[in-house]
Amino acid sequence: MRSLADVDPDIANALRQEAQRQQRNLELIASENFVSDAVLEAVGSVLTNKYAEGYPGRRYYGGCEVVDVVEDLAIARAKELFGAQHANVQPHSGAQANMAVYFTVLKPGDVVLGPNLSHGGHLTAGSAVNYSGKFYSIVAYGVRRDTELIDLDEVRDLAKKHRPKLVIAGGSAFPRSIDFKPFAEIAHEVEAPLMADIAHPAGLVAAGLHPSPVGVADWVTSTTHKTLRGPRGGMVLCGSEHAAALDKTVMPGVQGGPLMHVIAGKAVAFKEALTPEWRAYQQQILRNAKALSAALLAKGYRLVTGGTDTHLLLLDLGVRGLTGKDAQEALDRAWITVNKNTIPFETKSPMVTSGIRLGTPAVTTRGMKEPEMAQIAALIDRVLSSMGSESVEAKVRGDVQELTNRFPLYPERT
Ligand code: DSN
Repeated sequence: MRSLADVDPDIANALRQEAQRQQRNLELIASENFVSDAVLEAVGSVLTNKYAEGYPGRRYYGGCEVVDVVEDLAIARAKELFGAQHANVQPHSGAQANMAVYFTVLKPGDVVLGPNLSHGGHLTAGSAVNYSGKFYSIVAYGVRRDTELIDLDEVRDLAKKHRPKLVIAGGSAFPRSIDFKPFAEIAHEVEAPLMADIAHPAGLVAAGLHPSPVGVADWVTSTTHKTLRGPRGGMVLCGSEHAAALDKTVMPGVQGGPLMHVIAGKAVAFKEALTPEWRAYQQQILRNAKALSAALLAKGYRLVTGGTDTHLLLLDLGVRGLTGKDAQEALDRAWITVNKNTIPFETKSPMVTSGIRLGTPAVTTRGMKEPEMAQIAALIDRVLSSMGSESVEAKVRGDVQELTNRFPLYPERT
């Protein structure tokens, strides 16, 4: 068998360079993580060769007896992990998990009440440039200007006024945990189902460190690659009464053949997440986020909502006269990877923004703890306090490399 390096040295070289970048840089993008070698092995496996449209025991193709075992394990573990009655592990992404619920519950033109993207929501919860905003009539709720927390009074008023056919809770840049119970009460008051999107806190939910929407919301969607630390992908959880309708929407409704190699990776990640070590890991993610938050506050940074009780932090850099775009680029040059992010009541475009979003899952996976979070805050501060200084960026690059060298990542791939 010819190796990748023999067949395609360009791609082999790119893979090595990316492994080196991941090893060298401080990864602070809140939605990224590093999977285990076991998950990588499952995803890079012969299961990529198999067509398996349908579900275990009822496929449209022959030869599915082995992938049936894999998908059954993934489903059983997802159900056990989250205490759900039904799990569909086939969605290729979080966006497709959300689409599966919308297409199950809604008709084109229906009213949906969801979180405002620039207040911490998500593209697929009704952004005008996304399918959700094009197919449905979206009413957005936001956060309060004074507390920067979701305004449940506004959610209730909007629900009563617009009578949505679906209410969505969850997003991609809320630094605080979300209690799904009041959302469910509001949704059910207007006879709408509630969909909870837990793509970001799924790992914390699985570890019992964030309120769980299972049994509270009618539908739960998630990605599998953020705090959950599995392969890139999505899933949907729901009660048994919705199982048949959901499965039909996922396939043949919005997808064809499932990615069986990715479903194998999901099964492995769910098994890892069922261990006591997993809970300790998730606790450390939270401790690290609190430590990073405290260190940045001590240096005078303004955090949206004043802090965090999840894995993510949102820094308002507008008050320091900086844009998120410039900050992201300067930190990138210093080998610290973050993403620019809108903040509530944003005045700049999503390509510029006033904020940056930070998260601790990936650095926690590498074994970093509170002392390293204080170091990271100091490194960020050095770059942002001397914007554009090549000498500061060069010195920080050296310090980042010294720090990341102490926490090796995928050594056999670099
Ligand atoms: N793009 C993801 C994130 O970064 O949060 C959400 O889908």
